[in-house]
Amino acid sequence: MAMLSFERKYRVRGGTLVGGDLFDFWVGPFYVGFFGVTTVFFSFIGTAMILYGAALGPTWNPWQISIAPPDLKYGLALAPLKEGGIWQVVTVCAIGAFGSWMLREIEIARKLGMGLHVPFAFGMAIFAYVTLVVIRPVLLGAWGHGFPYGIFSHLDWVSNVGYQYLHFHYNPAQMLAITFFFTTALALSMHGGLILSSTNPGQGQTVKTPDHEDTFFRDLIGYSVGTLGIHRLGLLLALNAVFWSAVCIVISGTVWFDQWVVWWDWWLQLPWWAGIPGGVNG
Ligand code: UQ2
Repeated sequence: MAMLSFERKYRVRGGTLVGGDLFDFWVGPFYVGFFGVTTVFFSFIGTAMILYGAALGPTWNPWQISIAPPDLKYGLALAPLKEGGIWQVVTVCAIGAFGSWMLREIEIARKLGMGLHVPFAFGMAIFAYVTLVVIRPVLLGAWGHGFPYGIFSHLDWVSNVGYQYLHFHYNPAQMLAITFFFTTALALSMHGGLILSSTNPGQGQTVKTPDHEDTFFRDLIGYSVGTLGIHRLGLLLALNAVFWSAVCIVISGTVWFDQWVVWWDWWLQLPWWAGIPGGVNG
């Protein structure tokens, strides 16, 4: 269906979550909706607060601007604006904007009668962010455990928190997360390569079919996950990468307090080799 006739058929009212017909219209190519308005609202206030924080100094160097969370002494209270309050307002605005964006995705999917896979996946990313700046700080008892909003400063935060648990890569949930990130890249590179190799052949050559795609992998490894299956697999891998990232940080300092390498002592203490004279524990 050509774009224009498709839009005439599907650009109709309905599917909104709140407000009925209010804001149920388009501006140019963009659907507005109630949550489009709230997205713009939160983004504007949040960005303005970041600019205000940057204007307080000490730098306009984009790499070094940083909006820091409150000092730990403020616990879970509201801090004065210039002592972390800006960070708190920015955090509220960020969650408001991300949540609004997800709800707008849901409304658009509902209008089109589509599944909610995209907003669900975006929700997983929001969950990871909220884990860092709300769930873990609340569990640890201070907003000061959130990460600062700055390019270098958030990298320093990741590095410092990592070293607080010595070898963070021994964190089993981080191991899972990284493995899922890498496998996501493997799956997408195979999928992108396969699709381009079959549907974007050289000039004068014919476009190949899904049978070609299946047969390539059956010839290669005796198995094809299938044209629908590769997308299920891709979504599963990517969601797990984000999910285990959130888990690996939320358990650090809340259920595990020591260096992460010490977690693996359970392996050394398995009864069939623990206590062997001359062994690691013997
Ligand atoms: C496939 C298939 C696709 C694909 C890809 C495969 C026709 C167009 C990439 C191959 C993928 C397999 C065998 C799964 C690999 C498993 C992991 C965990 C990475 O078979 O069907 O559809 O794009």
